Amino acid sequence: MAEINSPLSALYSQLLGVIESVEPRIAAATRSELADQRASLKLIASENYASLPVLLTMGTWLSDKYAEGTVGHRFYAGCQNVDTVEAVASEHARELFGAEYAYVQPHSGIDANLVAYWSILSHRIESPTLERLGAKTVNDLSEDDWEDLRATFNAQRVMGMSLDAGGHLTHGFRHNISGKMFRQHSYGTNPETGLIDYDKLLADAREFKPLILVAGYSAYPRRVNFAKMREIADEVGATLFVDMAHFAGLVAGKVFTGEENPVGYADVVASTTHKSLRGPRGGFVLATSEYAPSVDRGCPMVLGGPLSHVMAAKALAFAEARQESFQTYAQNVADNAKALAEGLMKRGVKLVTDGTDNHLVLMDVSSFGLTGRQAESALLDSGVVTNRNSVPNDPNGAWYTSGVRIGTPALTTRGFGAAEFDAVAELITGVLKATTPVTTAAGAPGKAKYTIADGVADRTKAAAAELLDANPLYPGLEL
Ligand code: DSN
Repeated sequence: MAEINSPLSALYSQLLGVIESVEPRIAAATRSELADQRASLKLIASENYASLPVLLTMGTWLSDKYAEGTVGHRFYAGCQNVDTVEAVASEHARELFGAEYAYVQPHSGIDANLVAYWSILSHRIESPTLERLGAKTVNDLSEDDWEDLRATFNAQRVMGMSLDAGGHLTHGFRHNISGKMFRQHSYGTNPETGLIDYDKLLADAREFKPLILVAGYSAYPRRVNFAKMREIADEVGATLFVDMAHFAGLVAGKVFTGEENPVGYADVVASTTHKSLRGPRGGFVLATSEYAPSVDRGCPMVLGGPLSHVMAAKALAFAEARQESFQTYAQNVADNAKALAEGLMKRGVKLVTDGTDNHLVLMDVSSFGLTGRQAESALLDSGVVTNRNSVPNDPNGAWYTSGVRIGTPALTTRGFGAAEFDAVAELITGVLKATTPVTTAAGAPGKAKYTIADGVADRTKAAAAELLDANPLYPGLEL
């Protein structure tokens, strides 16, 4: 991380002083969050550290402007500056990913996916229906026509990766709107290898006939072949929608190229901006020209008014990701994940798919006699921040789980390389080996209870502090 100049330290101190004068608890929590992030090994695969220019861009009066609609077509007057912000962010996103169209308004990944789903429904179902009925807009439909249209929407099918195989809630899981608005079918992974079985996927798709085939993941430690996904979608007449929230940084940084780059294969691609892409919290959608008009209706169709200050920060993040140094960063993220995986495996930790070729590693901690929840808690006690995650066909379900997901984007931003990630693997393995599940009085495993051998948590924190001090977060920022 580049050293920041001291006037910025003074500025941040003043800003926190201003906040403190209104609500001291918020200033204290903000300071404390920096201290916590500096002092822990942040291995949550979906988190990162945005640059200070990106963070600063979010703290302005751009926040105060309403701007529902799209560039040049707003429902409020006086949006000329927001138009500039949105157009610049969109231009950078298009150039960065080589996309035909970029929509930068979504507030989060779930919002971006909702825009994608709605735009596909609109393009594939609503527009042809209006044409068939000779109506220009949905406002021209009779009540009976409306009923038919609603029934047709609800009869549509989506097919995405199951949650325990590494898919996301928004890919058709029953506790998300995607599992309610569509009939859904999940695809898993090969039970032997843990990898996507494209032949089985094609056979399932032929039978299920989805309108939308979803590719992408939150906890699958491997790359996806989007050319094969395209072939499958074409074979069954589905729209290919890719959720690249986790690996957008690896696409932007040209680690995933050719058949591993979804842009050019998918009709619609949605993403977040804050994971491997290292921007502000938010989402965006890329689309072919064919789908662009329906994506453009995201607000007010399914989104509230755009957050102009966040769109401004997205513009900066996209611009940063267009610099050559971001490609080095992205390659380091992938190389470091391999070093972490190898470091864990050589110390006896079982990994789903026996390795990784993206930015994340999924440990199966059941061989230590632990649930994912126990392992996550023991690691947190030792200054290692991870999150528990299901493994394929997880016997412990989605709450306790048998897995822990770890990723390299954040610590790579701090400057960690292969040697540091090998040291991290040593620390993680040490904690897992030193953690014992506690059984209840009745003899049943106490799923949330565990003990760590004396001194291990403190020794791990001290060793982590050495690694962290050598790779400071926001170096030069003194508050
Ligand atoms: N929360 C993100 C993750 O951790 O993967 C996905 O929504």
